[in-house]
Amino acid sequence: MAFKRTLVTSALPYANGPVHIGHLAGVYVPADIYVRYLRLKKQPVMFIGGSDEHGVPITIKARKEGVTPQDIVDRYHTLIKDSFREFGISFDIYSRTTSEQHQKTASDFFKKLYDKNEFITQTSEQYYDEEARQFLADRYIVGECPHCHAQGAYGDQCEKCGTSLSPDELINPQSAISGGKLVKKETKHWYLPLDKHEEWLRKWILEGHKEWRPNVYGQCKSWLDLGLKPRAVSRDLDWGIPLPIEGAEGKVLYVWFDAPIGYISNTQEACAAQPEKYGNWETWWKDPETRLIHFIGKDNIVFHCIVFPAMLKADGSYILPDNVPSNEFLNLEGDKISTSRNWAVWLHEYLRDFPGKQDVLRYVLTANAPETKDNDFTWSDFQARNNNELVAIFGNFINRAMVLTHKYFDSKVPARAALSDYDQATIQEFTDVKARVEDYLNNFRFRDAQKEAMNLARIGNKYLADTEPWKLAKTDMERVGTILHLSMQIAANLSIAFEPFLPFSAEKLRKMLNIDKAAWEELGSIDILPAGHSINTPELLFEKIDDEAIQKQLDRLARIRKENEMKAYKPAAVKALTNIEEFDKADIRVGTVLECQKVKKSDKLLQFRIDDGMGGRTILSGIAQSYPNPEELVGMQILFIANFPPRKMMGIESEGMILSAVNADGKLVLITPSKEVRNGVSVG
Ligand code: B3M
Ligand code: ZN
Repeated sequence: MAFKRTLVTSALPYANGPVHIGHLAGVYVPADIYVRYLRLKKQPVMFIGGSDEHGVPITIKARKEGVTPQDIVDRYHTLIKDSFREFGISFDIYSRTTSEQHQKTASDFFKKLYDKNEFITQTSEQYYDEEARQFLADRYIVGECPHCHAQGAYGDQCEKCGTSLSPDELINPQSAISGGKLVKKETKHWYLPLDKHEEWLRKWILEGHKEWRPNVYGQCKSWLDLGLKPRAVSRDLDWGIPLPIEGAEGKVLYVWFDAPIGYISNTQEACAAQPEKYGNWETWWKDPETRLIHFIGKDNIVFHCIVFPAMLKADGSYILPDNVPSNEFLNLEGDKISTSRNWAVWLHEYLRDFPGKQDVLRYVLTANAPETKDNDFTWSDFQARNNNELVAIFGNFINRAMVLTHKYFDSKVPARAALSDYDQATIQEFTDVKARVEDYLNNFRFRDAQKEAMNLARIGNKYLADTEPWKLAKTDMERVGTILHLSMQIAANLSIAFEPFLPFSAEKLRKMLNIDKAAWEELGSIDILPAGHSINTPELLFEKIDDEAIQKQLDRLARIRKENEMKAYKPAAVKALTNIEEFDKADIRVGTVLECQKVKKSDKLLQFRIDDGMGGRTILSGIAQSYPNPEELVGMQILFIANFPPRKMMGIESEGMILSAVNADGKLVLITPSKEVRNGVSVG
């Protein structure tokens, strides 16, 4: 079907923390590339963003800080909005789900479905905190993990061992709010009966949208194959949008019910603010000639491909998404990005450390986008892509072309004479780039599209290197003019090709070339800059990033890794002693290492000869992995248990046991007295 306009939405980030590179790479940069491309093609498009300001985590954070949920979302909404603006994410609107418009739209949406009998109700037993007088969401319930027996496991997950839990599985569940005991109490909720929608969803997705990305299609298929169940759309909570019906006091819309409606309310808000620009909101949401595209991360797939479409269908007047390009996750230096562990590159911190380098991050995140699988962001790759690609290829070409034009033609685009075969071949090459970039962009393949755009700069570099105009300057200025004329056209082409990907650099380049934003259709043309057109003085488009700046980032991450290890360590339960004699039974003494070597044919054992003050003894200890150079231990004082019965290992008799402790990196560390002690002295 031919579409008249495209409505692009990007997931609404929770306003309970700043945004990081994972958000940018997964959702916002690809969405922004796409809408910039459509705008360049002069296609009607609207780009919707906003903050998701409801949900339990926001209330938990507020409680922890002793402020209101509204304070939390006000703080982060502003921070997030600023970060996006600074990275050039070109939303037509960035609003929020605490807006009046949204409260009304979400409330009305629920009411219409309610009136149409699209919900069912179910009563179930849930945990209730009698002290705080409220039902508790799973996250509010803590107790002992039934698997690893860690204390403080949550009702939905144990963070120690990572197992998903339900509150019923916790041993000794307690309220995280009041610390008090919990009772089970009946509560009634409204459910969207997804089972009733299963049939059309199967047809619509599994037969009608085989072109969706394999990760998206695959996830939908496995959900559908498992069979859909009714999903609660209400919660017992005092933060959210109240259910607009009788008999539902103290209940609010589940955050995943109201959040996607935020796309609709934000569209309404934009249309109301600028009706001449955007027209009627219903055209964007209800006209079958509108194409709806949701950009999201992979943990949001089920909500955008199954739940929200079911809501829209239940209403009956809306269009459904045409595609849901979802990315996998971006890791950071090999580990999963985590807000709670501060394992992230925060956008506002990046801007502080690399001011003006928004495009470098955009470039690297797209070059490495987790489009088909999880990918890793590393600072060394960041540096390499900046120095070897942006600086050495793109920046270098622009600089050479401009400096030569400046030098030989007084900053005016020279005229072109007859074209050589080689010129023609080069032109053909860069005209082909256009078709390829388009094809990739139309199919949401942003990494490949950007690679193609970069090829244009490669073509330019090769053209200059092969034709060597600086050598011809003495003999054939007409030919030099032709070469630089074409080079400047390539430069102008680059300003178009990179506009979706690197908007700041494209703008800088346009300023240097002294041109306005050109339409996408001009890409591939060799007539963008007329002969005689004045260009401005060249500046560097990109600059090298040195090792020191990268090391600073690596040091920061190393510091955070260490802090996290310290925080994550929970000492084992203390074993009870009933009397002092029990302790006295272990005869711990001080000794000095006289000799130490690896035991042959064993990769674990070290053989110690110890001065024990009693004539010396041999002890074997399984710490070879932790001390690769055992000879370094000679002369060190250690603690050992002196009264173990001797036992033979690998044919050697060991008389005792040397004391050690496990370090954060899993290595064993020998215990040594803080001052010298006579050998053979008992510890107690
Ligand atoms: N806030 C979840 C997330 O940020 C959620 C997305 C809502 S999109 C309607 O991952
Ligand atoms: Zn556990």
